[in-house]
Amino acid sequence: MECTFNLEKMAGLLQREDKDELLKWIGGRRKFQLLFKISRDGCSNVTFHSKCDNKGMTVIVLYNSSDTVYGGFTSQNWTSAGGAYVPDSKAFLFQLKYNGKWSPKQFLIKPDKYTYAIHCHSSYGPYFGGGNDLATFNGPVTPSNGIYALNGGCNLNHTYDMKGTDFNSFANGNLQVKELEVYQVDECDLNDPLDVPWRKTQEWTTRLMQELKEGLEIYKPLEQLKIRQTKIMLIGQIGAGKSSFFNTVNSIFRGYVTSQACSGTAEHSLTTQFRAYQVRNGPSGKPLNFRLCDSRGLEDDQGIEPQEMCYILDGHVPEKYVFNPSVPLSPETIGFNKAPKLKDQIHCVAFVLDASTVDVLSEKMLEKMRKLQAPMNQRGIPQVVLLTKIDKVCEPLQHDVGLTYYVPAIQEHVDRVAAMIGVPRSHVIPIKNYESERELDTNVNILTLLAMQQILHFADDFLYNFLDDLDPED
Ligand SMILES: Nc1nc2c(ncn2[C@@H]2O[C@H](COP(=O)(O)OP(=O)(O)O)[C@@H](O)[C@H]2O)c(=O)[nH]1
Ligand SMILES: [Mg+2]
Repeated sequence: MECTFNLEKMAGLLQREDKDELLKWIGGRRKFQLLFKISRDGCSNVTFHSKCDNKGMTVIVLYNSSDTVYGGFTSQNWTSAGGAYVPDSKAFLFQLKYNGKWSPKQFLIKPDKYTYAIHCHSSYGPYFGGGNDLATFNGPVTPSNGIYALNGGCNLNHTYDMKGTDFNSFANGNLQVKELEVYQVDECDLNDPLDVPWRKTQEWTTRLMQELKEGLEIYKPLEQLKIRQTKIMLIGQIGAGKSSFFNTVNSIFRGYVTSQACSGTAEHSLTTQFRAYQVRNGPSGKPLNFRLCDSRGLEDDQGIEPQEMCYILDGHVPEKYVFNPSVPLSPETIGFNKAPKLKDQIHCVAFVLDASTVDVLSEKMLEKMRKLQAPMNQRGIPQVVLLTKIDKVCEPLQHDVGLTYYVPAIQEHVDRVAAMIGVPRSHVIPIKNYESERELDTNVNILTLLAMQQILHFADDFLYNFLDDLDPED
């Protein structure tokens, strides 16, 4: 499935960076909806009021033929009153572009003039300020050669503080515009996709997926270190989705949904095997140059002790070792690697956390995580959090994972987890694993591949430090 985040709502001329800038000024979590557009709807007071009255917050944007973009914002309703000023201390005028150049400026309402914020009149289009600071049009205006010579006026600096910007530097000294748009600025539901993603990525296409996949296929840890595979440790509670994450990565390279690592099986046993899974590249069957190590470690009462964690991180723990809480791992354990090399060590740790349990994570669990983080921090091992099951906390993601970076609900979870665990927000990566699907999905693949790309970058950063050890002394 291609990314279905459609551009329909973006039919207006406002660009993503324009919206970003406006949102910085307006504040809050909001989206823009185009209500009125003179080139589409005609430039008339009647249409303006029929489309824009009583819609709450709106932003009015004018585009002139010199490619200057400017306008006004009000948090109050437009109405068809018979000529009434509406107070609004949040209203402002703004400029986004001047003569085609990005030049964002906000002009706040003067505190003693806020009662003149906007002027609502059934015969008028949008009017701002008692000056009239920015009055667009009165009655209908017909275009000539695509230009609307608006019949309002611009008597700046009466109600809005222009900080020295005059009519010339605001709007090229005229009200001849190619376009005027009115956007409703809606409060977002947490599950409502935003217009602007909260984390930026390239556009999600099959091509991006292919590129990311190829990136992993040719990935190699730093050549000079002579390590064949980067080792990534997955650590998390039973049921967090560790096995499923491996299976998801594996499925992408197999070309179909597989479940090599047992997932979803109730692991009643208190013991868990230490596995360092290979991902094989479908057709050739060649292993990729990273391994995902799966083990338990975050149970409230059971799980890995900090000392055992040190052994794992340093590469002492043999493959398929079975952790047994009653017999802790020690140098006497059969298979204990007494002289591990860099290739045996863990190069990046991914805490795997079920997003739907974030609310109920116990303080005890967090304490446990912090204890395990200590040896990682001592060694400078990078840490990420894979926040799984995002489809369970946000309904729209069940249908389209392509919305992940657009839904505020996920951003909220990411922020919360980052604060709880003490990692930068960018280190918390939302994940949707394959669980009941039968078919691969482009967007699930992209989300997973982006995560792997980031993890391997971090692992490389870590490995880079060891280059110094190799450099001959001068
Ligand atoms: N809805 C949903 N279920 C998931 C996801 N990841 C894992 N699961 C399910 O969660 C359960 C536990 O997953 P598993 O990978 O075995 O967790 P592990 O104990 O950490 O290895 C299984 O039933 C999975 O199908 C996900 O992203 N979304
Ligand atoms: Mg498992």
